[in-house]
Amino acid sequence: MLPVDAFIALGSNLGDPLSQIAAAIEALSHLPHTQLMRASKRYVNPPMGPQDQPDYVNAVVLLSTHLAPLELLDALQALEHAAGRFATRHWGERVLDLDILTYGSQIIQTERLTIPHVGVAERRFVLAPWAEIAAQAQLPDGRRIADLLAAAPNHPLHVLPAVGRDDLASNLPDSMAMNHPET
Ligand code: ROI
Repeated sequence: MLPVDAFIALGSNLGDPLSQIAAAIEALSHLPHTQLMRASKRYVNPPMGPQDQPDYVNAVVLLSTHLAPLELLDALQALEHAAGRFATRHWGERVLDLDILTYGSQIIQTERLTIPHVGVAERRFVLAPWAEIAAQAQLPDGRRIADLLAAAPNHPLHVLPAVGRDDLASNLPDSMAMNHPET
């Protein structure tokens, strides 16, 4: 069976978001039957939703995976729980949020999983890192991420370099190191 391209959104605004995002990206590089192909820079930005919470750090990665959608979801939720994710208020702060944006070109609507992820078209903090690592990416309905980004509501984004070897305890695939030769 061929692997499937899955784009994952990462978000954090509690604890030490920059290192949590770095640790999460490293953990994603170790998922079974999965390869981390690309990781975006990290985007520091104000919360969408209640404003009395810290700024977020957001990023997007591309996985190439043999995991089925629900297996991937289970793996992501295990990482969220390991990071200490706990339920706060609706649209409230979180230690680590990992969302499957797309899984190949599949549309999935079940109790546990909605793919593509809802609301992406309004979220510049998702679209910008996504377009950064995959200029040609599109939603199952054919809408291109770059076009959605061009049309998305304004939202300030402060871009930090991608996770580098300094942030990580162990080796990432070479594709990571070569992804952003300027950093
Ligand atoms: N706001 C920002 N900036 N980044 C997020 O990842 C994020 N995630 C959320 C809500 C609470 C909607 N706001 C966010 O779930």
